[in-house]
Amino acid sequence: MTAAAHLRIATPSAPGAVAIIELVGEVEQALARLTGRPAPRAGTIVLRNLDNVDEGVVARVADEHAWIMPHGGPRVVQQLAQRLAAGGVQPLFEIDPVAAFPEASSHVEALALAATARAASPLAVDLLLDQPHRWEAYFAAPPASREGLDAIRARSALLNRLVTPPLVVIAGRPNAGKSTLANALLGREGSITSDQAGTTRDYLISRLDLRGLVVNWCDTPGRHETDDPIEAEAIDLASSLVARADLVIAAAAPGIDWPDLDRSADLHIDLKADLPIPGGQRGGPSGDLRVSAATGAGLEALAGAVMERLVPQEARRHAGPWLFDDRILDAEA
Ligand SMILES: Nc1nc2c(ncn2[C@@H]2O[C@H](COP(=O)(O)OP(=O)(O)OP(=O)(O)O)[C@@H](O)[C@H]2O)c(=O)[nH]1
Ligand SMILES: [Mg+2]
Repeated sequence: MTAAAHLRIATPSAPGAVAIIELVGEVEQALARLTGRPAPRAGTIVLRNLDNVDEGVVARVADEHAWIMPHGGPRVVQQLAQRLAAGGVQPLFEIDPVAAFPEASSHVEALALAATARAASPLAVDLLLDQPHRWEAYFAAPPASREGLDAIRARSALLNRLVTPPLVVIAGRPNAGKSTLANALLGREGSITSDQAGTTRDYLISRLDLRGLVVNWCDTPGRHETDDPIEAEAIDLASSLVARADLVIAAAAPGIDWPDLDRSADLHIDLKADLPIPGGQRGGPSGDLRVSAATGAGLEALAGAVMERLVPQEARRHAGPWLFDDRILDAEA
């Protein structure tokens, strides 16, 4: 028997974002078949032609886990899912939550248990388990006194990041200290670092737990302009990632200025905060936060800032319901 790969169409965490196809299991062959090229190695991100349906970003999060992020909309996602299915990839989570969780006392509770099982972030659990009673109260209230569905959806798009890990992309010029920061957050060597500019050649992805919020952290090579076609592909990949990131972090360091980006960064950080600014001049880059991966100063504050931008406290503390699964609304229909 050959090991199987499974796919799931993940709810996009950003409002209006394109859906992601999540592949688990024996992803190597499935990716090779879809892209017509060897699968990227675990921990890396590449840009690929997707069976001539679209071009897209393929992130091999781990040996047995990949994300396919096409450029196109829902129809493209459906087409890709069909191609994958034709190649033997089976849909995941096809079991009805109500059948999977017979102990649940309501439809919403069954959905909450199913969401808890797939939620990436530990922080999601208590909040999900509180949803059955919140929705019960919501449905019991007269329609005119309920919170508007648009407001619920807007908050839920943020909270959904606790279930599907958001994509965080860090960009900065060569030698800014991006990979050293990723390693410090990861607590181990994931990326190679050195004082050689251009040390990171590949786009790397690792799953990081930042104070209970799990994110897919993308370490990018310092960008430089070039005519080299491989390098040009990398620049296209950088634009794709920045465009679809839930959070873009720009990094600078003493003597290393902010990068040029296609969109304005959500967070600016000054790395190597333990170093003096060259020439002793005052000023220089000044972002939202100063961080030293060498001493650990500012790492906690960085985790807090990432959390606050991706899943703000206002959304986490709000007493209203969370629409973590659209099928919740069927309960009323
Ligand atoms: N003093 C000090 N040095 C640091 C710190 N972070 C990184 N460095 C050093 O800065 C150099 C570059 O670090 P990297 O993490 O490789 O930089 P990068 O931004 O990933 O560089 P590229 O991959 O080339 O784009 C290395 O020699 C690191 O040891 C820091 O917080 N303090
Ligand atoms: Mg690097």
